Amino acid sequence: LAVTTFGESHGPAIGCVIDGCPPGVAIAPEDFRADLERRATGRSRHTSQRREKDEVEILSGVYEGRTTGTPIALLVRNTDARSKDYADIEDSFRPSHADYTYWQKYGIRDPRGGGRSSARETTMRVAAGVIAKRWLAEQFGISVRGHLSQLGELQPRGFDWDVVEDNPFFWPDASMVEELERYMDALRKSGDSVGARVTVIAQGVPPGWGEPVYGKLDAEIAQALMSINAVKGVEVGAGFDCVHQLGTEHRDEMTPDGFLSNNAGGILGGISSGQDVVCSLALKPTSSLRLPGRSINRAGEAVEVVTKGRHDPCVGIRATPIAEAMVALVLMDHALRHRGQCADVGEISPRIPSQA
Ligand code: EPS
Repeated sequence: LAVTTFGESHGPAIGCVIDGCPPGVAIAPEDFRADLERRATGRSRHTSQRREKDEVEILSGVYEGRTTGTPIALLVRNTDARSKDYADIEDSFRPSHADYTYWQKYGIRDPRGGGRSSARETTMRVAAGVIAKRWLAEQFGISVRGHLSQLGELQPRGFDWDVVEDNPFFWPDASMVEELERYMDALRKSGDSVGARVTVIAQGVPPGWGEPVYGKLDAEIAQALMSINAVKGVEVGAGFDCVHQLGTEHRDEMTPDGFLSNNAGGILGGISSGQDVVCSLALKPTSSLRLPGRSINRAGEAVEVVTKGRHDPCVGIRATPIAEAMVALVLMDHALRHRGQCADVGEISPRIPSQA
């Protein structure tokens, strides 16, 4: 499965091409609405107030409501870009942004908003992920669900999957939503930003997906998550907690009734074990700040940068659907590769339940 996105946040449109999706998957423009809304800006006071329609046009690869097996092209036109906000930063590089590295690499960059590096690009990852989630659910009964697992220093005190969609943060603890709202209101007033942690859990992944060395499932999930804007860290299972764990704490013991823990995050040796695939990602505090920052301009002179425009005090609070999409796309890719790798010997015994 190959997915390419194109477009910049202040260009006429953004889009993606999905190549390798099997035929027969029912898909229509309105099927993208729910997940794009979950990712969208301007739906709560806690995010950038850019308000895009995010209407998906299906340009190819679907006939009479079903995928044909040929490349699927999706397009979303930009309807609310305010390019004038960025006229004064054309000549300088915003600290912690992609401005400097794009310039060093290409010697030219679209300074309007985030350009190609804008979080706007993730709209099309979410759209592609809608098809992957649907195919995984239909073919394997797999669910891919994420939640915000840390906001700055704040961590959930309780956990209830059912409340994740009831608040603008994808937070799994209803008792803390007002506290998060107060925190975000104060943060927004301060002009600063904060990082976050998102956790994604894929349930129902059969054992055997992934390859031993050059196609490890965890390595490819990590690459997919790291490729999301603002991501600076990815963990699978216990992740960096395994640094202080003892072997007797970390190992996931097995019984005929199932695994007794899941520190491996559902992947061993690069190959799925049949347990939940659990991964999490660290998103850096948003770099576009109206608080002055020291930087340089294209002449190499010291300048003070103030970023105007509409920005997120925390991009992490809208990242859950993006992370879900990336995990779903990698799982779909491995499912398709796995079909071609194995003699069709059906279920191999012993096969224990994913957890006791
Ligand atoms: C965003 C699009 C962006 C910002 C925001 C989120 O538009 P532009 O490229 O014009 O800045 O509104 O990007 C940020 C994360 C930010 O804080 O600047 C989007 O579609 O997610």
